[in-house]
Amino acid sequence: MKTLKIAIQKSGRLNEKSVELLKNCGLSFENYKSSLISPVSNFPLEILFLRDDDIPEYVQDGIADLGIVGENVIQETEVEVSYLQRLGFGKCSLKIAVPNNDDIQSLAGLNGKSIATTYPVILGKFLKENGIQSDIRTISGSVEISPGLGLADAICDLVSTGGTLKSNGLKPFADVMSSEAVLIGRKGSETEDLVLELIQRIQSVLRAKETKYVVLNVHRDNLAAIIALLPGVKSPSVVPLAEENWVAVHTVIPERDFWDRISQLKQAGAQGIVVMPIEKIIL
Ligand code: PRT
Ligand code: ZN
Repeated sequence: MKTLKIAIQKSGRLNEKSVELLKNCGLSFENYKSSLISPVSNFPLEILFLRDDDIPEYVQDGIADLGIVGENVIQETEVEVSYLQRLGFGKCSLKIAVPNNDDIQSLAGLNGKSIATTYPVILGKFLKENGIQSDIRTISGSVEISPGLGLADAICDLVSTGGTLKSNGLKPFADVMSSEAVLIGRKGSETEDLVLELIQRIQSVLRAKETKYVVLNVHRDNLAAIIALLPGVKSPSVVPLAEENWVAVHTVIPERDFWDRISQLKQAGAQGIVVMPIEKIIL
C-alpha cells in the first residue's frame, strides 16, 4: 500500500498547530525535533519536518504529497500546487508600512520610493497591478529596522498583532495580502483515496472547533421557544428529566454566535446550561 508524505514546518510559528491538528485527526506519531521524518503508526503516512520555505516546492515536485504552509510562502514561491483546505491558524497580513512621521496619502506616494521586503514576488505583483514604480529591496530578515537604518523608505512585511511595527516607529499603510496556514497537495493528489480520507478527518476536526456541545434544562412549556433558537446539526435531542414536565435539550451551537445564543436561551427559560468542547464532527 502507498504511504503518503506530508511536509510540515520543523520549528516556528506553524509547527505546534500543525502537529496538534494532525494529532487531533487521530494520527499517532513521535514529534522528534531532531529527526526529519516521523512515521505515523496508525495511518499510511510519514511526516516530513522542513523549513517552511521549502514546503511548496517539495509538494510541487512530488517529494511530499501534502504540505501545511502559509499562503504567503506559497505565493512567493510561485509553485503549481492544489489548495486543499484552509486551516484557520497562522493568520496574518502582508502589509506595506511607513515611518510614523511619513505623511504619505495614497499608493501613488510610493512611486520612486524604496521598499524593503522578504516578499519581492508578491510585492512586485501588487505594485504592478496598482501601476506603482518603487525600488524593491530584497533582504533576508529584520525588515522592520531598515527605514530606521536608512536602507529603505518603507517596508513590506507580515503583521499579526502590529506590535513589531509599533516598536519600530512604523505605521501600516496598505494591505497587500492576507494569509493563513493551508493544506496543499501535489497537483492531482486531491482525487486519491488516502488524501481524501485525510482531508475528511481534518475537516471534521475544524468543524468541531467551530462548534460547542450544549445541554440545557427547560420546562416543556418553553421547549418550542428554545428549539426555535437552536440550529443543531439536525434537530436537537430532547430527553425527559425525573422532574415532571422538565426536559434536557442536547445540541451543538456555532462558536461564533455562542454568547448571543446563550443569553437568548436564558431569556427563553433555559436553566443549568452546560457547554462542552467537541472533538470531531463526522457528517
Ligand atoms: O525556519 P522557517 O523558515 O521554517 O520559519 P520562518 O522563520 O521563515 O517563519 P515563521 O515561523 O516566523 O512563520 C511561519 C509562518 O507563520 C509565516 O510564513 C506566516 O504564514 C505565519 N505568520 C503568522 C507569521 C506571523 N503571523 C508573523 N507575525 N510569520 C511571521 N510573523 C513575523 C513578521 O515577519 C514580523 O517580524 O512577526 C513579526 C510581526 O508580528 P507582530 O505580532 O508584531 O505584528
Ligand atoms: Zn522560512
